[in-house]
Amino acid sequence: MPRTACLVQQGVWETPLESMPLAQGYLKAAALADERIRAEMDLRIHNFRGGRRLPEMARALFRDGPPDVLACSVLGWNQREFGALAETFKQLNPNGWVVFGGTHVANQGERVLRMYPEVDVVVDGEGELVFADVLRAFLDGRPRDRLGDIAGLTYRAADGTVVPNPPRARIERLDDIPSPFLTGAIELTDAQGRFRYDVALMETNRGCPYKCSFCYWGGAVGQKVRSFSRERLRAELELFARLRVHTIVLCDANFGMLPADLAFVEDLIEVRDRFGYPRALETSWAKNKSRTFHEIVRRMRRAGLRSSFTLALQTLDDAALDLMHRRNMKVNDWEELADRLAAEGLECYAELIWPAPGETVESFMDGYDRLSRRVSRIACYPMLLLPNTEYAEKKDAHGIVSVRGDHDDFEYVLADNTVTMQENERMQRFLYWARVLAEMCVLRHVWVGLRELAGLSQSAVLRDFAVYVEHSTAPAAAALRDGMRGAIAGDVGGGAGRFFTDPDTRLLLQRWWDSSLGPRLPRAAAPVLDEMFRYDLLAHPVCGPAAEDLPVVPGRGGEHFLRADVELAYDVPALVAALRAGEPVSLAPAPTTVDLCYRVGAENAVFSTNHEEIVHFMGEPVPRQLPEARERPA
Ligand code: B12
Ligand code: SF4
Repeated sequence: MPRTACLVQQGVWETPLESMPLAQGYLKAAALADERIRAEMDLRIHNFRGGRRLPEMARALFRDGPPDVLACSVLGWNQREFGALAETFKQLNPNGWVVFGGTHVANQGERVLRMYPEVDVVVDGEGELVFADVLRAFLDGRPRDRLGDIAGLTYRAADGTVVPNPPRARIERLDDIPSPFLTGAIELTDAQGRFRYDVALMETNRGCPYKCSFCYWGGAVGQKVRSFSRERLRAELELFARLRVHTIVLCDANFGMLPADLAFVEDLIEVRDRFGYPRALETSWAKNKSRTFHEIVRRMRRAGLRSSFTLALQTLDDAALDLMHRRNMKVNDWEELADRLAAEGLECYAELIWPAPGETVESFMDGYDRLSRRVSRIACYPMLLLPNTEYAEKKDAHGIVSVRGDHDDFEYVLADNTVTMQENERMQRFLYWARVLAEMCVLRHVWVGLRELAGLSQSAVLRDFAVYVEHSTAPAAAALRDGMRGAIAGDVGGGAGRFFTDPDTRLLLQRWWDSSLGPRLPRAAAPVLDEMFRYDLLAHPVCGPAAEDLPVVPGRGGEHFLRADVELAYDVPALVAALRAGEPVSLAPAPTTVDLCYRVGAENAVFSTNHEEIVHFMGEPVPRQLPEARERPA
């Protein structure tokens, strides 16, 4: 009988499609490269969606008998679940081994082994080589308290003391790790032969040369970047193309920094041209935008390859930037970059973190409105103290008071030297609406109109909505308030999903517009702004009953619903473009007809908290003469 190991991963959100178990795929592929492990062990990946309940996971893992090794890929959002599963596992198999790894537990062996007596080993960095060593030790019949010779892990000795072994050097040649896709270590298709994940996760390299105070990206910040070979990446891309994968998401820290990144994009475009897929590339773009970055952007635009370009600013305040060690990053010259991307016709979004040490309410709001003059989609992430980061290590110096999440092991910042708890509490309400309405694109085009034609800043509009919902007696408002309550950042995905799918919540939005914001609009501009607002609602992703009325047509990026012959009293797309470019506009009626296309499959995305995903499903105008589409309804 082969010995068994369950390799467990759990995604963040309860989404219709699973998220890819990439880390476990690497571990499995690397372990199976060892002849002995391959011959003597059965390694199975168990991949759970976020929101899966513990009894359900316990049954799935242990129903047919417990494995010999339980190996969990731990992130802040699943540590508690895995701690509980380890407890169940040891009831069934007291001699089994529990191995934890992943960025949330790396170098945290002391705390993790104290919190979870059932955990035997915590792996500290890249797991491929260490995990194979652990499995070999297990097969050798070694006691689990005698692992002192395996670099890169922390274990519990026979007397219960926690022993951290020396760190293991990072893997020099990444190609030495077998590809989890090409070797079949990760199951890629479902029972119907379709690609089974929301997106394909890939790494082209590992490591980040910077060391921002809040980040532990890939466990390799302040480190040399090591790359996978172009040949291997190309073979992986071709495999995904054959499986008709729409979106590739790269785990890279600074994509666009290396010449190899341009080669990757060239290969991606070539593969797309040959197979029709993939259609979009999402990544964390290089903070310092080099010529390579701009060349990549140009190529992608010409090829019609979609991406969300990020202004990963985190804060616009100099004091906060200093404390983050990001003051000298070129990303801070973001205005020029935003203009360049706009000139290329590419949408970009910005990221802020609240509250960063050094930031105040005033500096944050000022930064938010400055940013919103160039980009309306501003992602506002809560400041989390992640293990192994400078902020976590210097918590006291920054006066940080934090609270652990209700359902996760992240530390959420409640106050610090520059923000009181009361101020933070008030800000949470603003942030919730900023995230739901602007980040998740419930409103998208009207922001520029409100600012330029009505003199209303994005933050002022958001505050107006917050007050309206707070006082509304409508059941839809009560449901929204419920979603916002308590948790920092609230249920952003749930909130946005309501606007996209629930008629009563959409009606509430319309009523707010008519009764609360309407009276604040200048008379001359009000009709134009009304039409921009209507256009934003029309552009919401299509799913549910609305989908039944619309023809499905082929289009860029896969199948689309076509909403043809939409009559507008003004040429909203042209007005928005002119306003964004700072050009004068006429407020005279200009009846226009547009066709809007929406990517099919939005039901997988409308409740997601990921704005990069939702934006692919928003309605976009298509050239009216073209659509071969229009002649070919399904
Ligand atoms: C893709 C991704 C996401 C995706 C999906 C993740 C998923 N699978 O569900 C999405 C977009 C949903 C996401 C969301 C978030 N993410 Co994220 N994300 C990533 C990203 C870019 C890639 C993850 C990945 O697959 N990496 C590749 C694998 C191979 O690397 P790895 O996981 O580190 O695994 C290696 C080792 O750690 C080790 N290892 C891992 N598991 C195991 C298990 C065993 C047994 C062993 C031996 C070894 C081992 O071996 C592996 C191979 O060498 C990482 C950054 C990064 N590059 O890692 C951030 C990262 C995981 N995200 C992070 C964060 C903070 C978030 C958010 C909280 C952001 C936010 N503020 O909203 C949200 C989650 C929201 C929530 N409510 O909790 C942090 C996690 C920190 C932590 N301590 O948990 C990371 C590390 C980035 C960072 N800033 O440092 N994320
Ligand atoms: S925030 Fe980006 S640049 Fe800074 S350390 Fe993390 S990955 Fe590197």
